[in-house]
Amino acid sequence: MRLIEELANRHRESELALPIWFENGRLKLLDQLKLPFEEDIQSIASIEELGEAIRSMMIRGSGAIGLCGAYGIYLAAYQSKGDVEKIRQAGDLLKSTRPTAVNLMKTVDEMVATASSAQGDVVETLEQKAVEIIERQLEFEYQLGKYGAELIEDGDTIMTHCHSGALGGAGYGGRALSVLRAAHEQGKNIHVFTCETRPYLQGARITAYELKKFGIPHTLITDNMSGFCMNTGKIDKIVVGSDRVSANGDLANKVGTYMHALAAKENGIPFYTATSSHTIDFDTPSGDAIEVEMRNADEVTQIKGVRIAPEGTSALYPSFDITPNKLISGIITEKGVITAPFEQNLGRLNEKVNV
Ligand code: RUB
Repeated sequence: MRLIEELANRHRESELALPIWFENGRLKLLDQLKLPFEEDIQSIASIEELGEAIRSMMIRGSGAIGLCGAYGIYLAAYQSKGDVEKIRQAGDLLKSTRPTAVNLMKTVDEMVATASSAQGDVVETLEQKAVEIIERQLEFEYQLGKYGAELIEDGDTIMTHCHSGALGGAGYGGRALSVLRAAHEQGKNIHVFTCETRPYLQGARITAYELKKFGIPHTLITDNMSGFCMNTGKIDKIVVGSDRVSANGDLANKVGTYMHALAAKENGIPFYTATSSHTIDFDTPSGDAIEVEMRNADEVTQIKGVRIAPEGTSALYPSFDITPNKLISGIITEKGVITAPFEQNLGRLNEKVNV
C-alpha cells in the first residue's frame, strides 16, 4: 500500500472527518454540496474533475482546497509518471479555480517547486511532500485549537460564521472548529451560535452537521440575527476562520464576516479569527489588495436550483469580504494568539516559520 493511502487509513481510524483522500489511483472526496442529508463519496479521476469539484464547491473551505493542491499535484504526478511539465499545467489549472484562499496557491507552488527540484523519483518525492503537507496542516489544527481554547471560558457562547471546520480543513476541526472542539474536549461547557451563511448555507448545512457530530451544543441563526444576538447579551465571543490574512492583519473571510465584526466592536464582544501561518500572506500588504471571488448571481437567486426571486432579477455575489485589522481582537495561530500591532507581531511570526 502506498504511503499516502496508509496515511488516510490511519486518519480514518482517529476521530477525524476527512474531506479528501487518495485511494486506488483516484482521489475520494466527501461531496459537501449534499451535506447534511447525504454522505456521498465522489471519485475523482483527473485534475480537470478536481478543478470542477473545487469550482462547484463540492469541496471547499480554505484548508481543504489547500489540501486539494497537495493531492491534485500528486495525482497529476502519479498519472503522468512524474512529467514535470504536466505537473506544472495541473498546478496552473488548480490555481485558476478559486482566487481568494491563499492555501491553495501556496500548496500548489510548494508541490510544483518540489517536482522541479526532485533529485530522485518525482512521483515518490511528491507523495512524501503531500504526506508532509497533510500532516503539517493537521498538526496546525491541533496546535491552534489548543491556543484558541485558552481564550474560551466555561459557560461561553461563541458565534461562528460559514464553515471553518474539519471538512474545510485536514479533519480535526479546520480552524474555528478546532478552537471550539478543543474547548469542548477540555470539558468546558460551551454553546455555539452558527450563522446559516447565505447564499451557500455552509453554516446551516455543514457547521451544524459537524457540531452535531462532535457533540457540541449549538443554535442556528440567520446571518441578519447576529446584531440582535450580540446586543441582547447572547454572545460572548466570535471565532471565524480565514481564507487569507494580509501582512497587516486584515482578514478575507466568507462574506458577512465584516458586518459581524462591526457589530462585535459596537457591542464590546471579542472577535477572533482562527488560522495558521500558512494562511498569512506576507506578499499582500493589506486587505484591499486581496482578490475577492465574485460568484455566479444564480447562486443568490436560487437555492439548490429553486428560484427564490422573480425571473430576470439581477443579483450580486461577492463570496468574501475584508475585515480590517482594527476590528480584530486576536489572530489565533499554531504558534499562539497574535494581537495588535498586527503588522509587527505577524512579522515576528514570519521569522519563526518556514511554510
Ligand atoms: C469558506 C469560508 C470559510 C473559510 C475559513 O468559503 O469562507 O469561512 O474557508 O475557514 P467557501 P477555514 O465555502 O466559499 O470555500 O479557515 O477553516 O478554511
